Amino acid sequence: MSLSDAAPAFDWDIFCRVVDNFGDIGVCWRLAKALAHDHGCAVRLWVDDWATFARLCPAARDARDGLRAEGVDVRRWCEPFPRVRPARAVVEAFACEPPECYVEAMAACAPRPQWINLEYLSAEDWVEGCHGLASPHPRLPLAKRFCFPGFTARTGGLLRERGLIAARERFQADAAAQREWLAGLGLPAVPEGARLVSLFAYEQPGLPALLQRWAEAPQPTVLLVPEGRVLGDVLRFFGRGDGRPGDMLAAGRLTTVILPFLASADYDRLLWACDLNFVRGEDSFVRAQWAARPFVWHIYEQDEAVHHDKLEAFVARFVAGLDGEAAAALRAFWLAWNGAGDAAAAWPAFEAALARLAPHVCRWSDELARFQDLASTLVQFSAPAVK
Ligand code: TRH
Repeated sequence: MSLSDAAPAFDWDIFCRVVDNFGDIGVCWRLAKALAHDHGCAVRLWVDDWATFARLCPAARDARDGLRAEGVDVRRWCEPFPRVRPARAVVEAFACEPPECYVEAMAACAPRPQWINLEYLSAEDWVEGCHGLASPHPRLPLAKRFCFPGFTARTGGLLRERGLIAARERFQADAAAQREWLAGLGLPAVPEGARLVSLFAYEQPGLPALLQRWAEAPQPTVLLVPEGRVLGDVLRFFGRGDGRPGDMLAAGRLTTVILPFLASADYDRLLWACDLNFVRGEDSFVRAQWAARPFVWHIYEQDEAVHHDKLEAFVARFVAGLDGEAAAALRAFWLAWNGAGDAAAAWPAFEAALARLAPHVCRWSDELARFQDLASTLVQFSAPAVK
């Protein structure tokens, strides 16, 4: 009996190539867990960069080529690729192209697996027209369908695991739980009336000028910075050459605490606990929306500045229903944060709009939560092959 005749052991194979940073595997790992937990599927995740995966899944640090974690079989994607029976449905994340021998094996299966290319998130209008389209393989009897995550009912939706919104609401309604959790991070008591801010961003040359404003402001700011690329700009403001998790740096009314890179569940709690979150890329950007707190997006830079269109498309959708003044302040600050302006100069108007932004983000999050989530869309795409 050949491998292609055997019954598939897995409902899903997910292929992930880490281009850089954490977003590619962040999305794939979250999707794999959602398919396993929320849909009862047997999921195998192939990732080519084990070290990056291990930052998100610390249990992987001690495993070499594979492990079972949180209900998912995770395998190192290496070459030559092993001869395996393809799953009933296959997700190729961000056009990463599964190994040739695996694709050949897919074509030899009966029935053939559903093959889905999961695309990057964008709020642009064209996404609705491309979501769900199929493209035939040039040589083999296979077709690949495109799934676009998005912010409307005519896209694939966003990753939102079952119980997420309820867990966030419980945490945000429980001041004692938040205090206890923050204390567990090694944080001193947050001063009365302080604004709690989380910062996850790419390099930000304009950051020191913004931190200067916060240091001089009447309202205290507590800034929580998980280790990462923006840390150098934070340290520059404090005149420090290096910094490590646990360090606390103070200037005027600004207190900054350097955090370790947090486990996923803790990063969510950080977003839920803060009054304002600076996020980046794709996955943290989505998590900030589920946190339902005002946020600022540092978009991932792309060739030919195509990210500018993506940024404007999201802003246009997001500010709908917000008053004109707050919408303009948000847009100006977000553009400045993304290199088109002076963030420190744009801050006062944005700060003045925060009180109106807070209920707006809650409504936005509630509206998004009414759409089908991305894992459920994929399960639908894979029917009838997968439960
Ligand atoms: O890391 P990112 O910048 O990732 C990407 C990649 O660069 C990718 O190639 C690009 O295409 C994409 O952005 C748009 O940002 P992102 O997507 O927010 O991923 C970060 C992940 O790290 C996310 O899953 C949240 C997680 N995280 C933690 O788990 N703990 C932490 O402490 C922090 C700060 C983040």
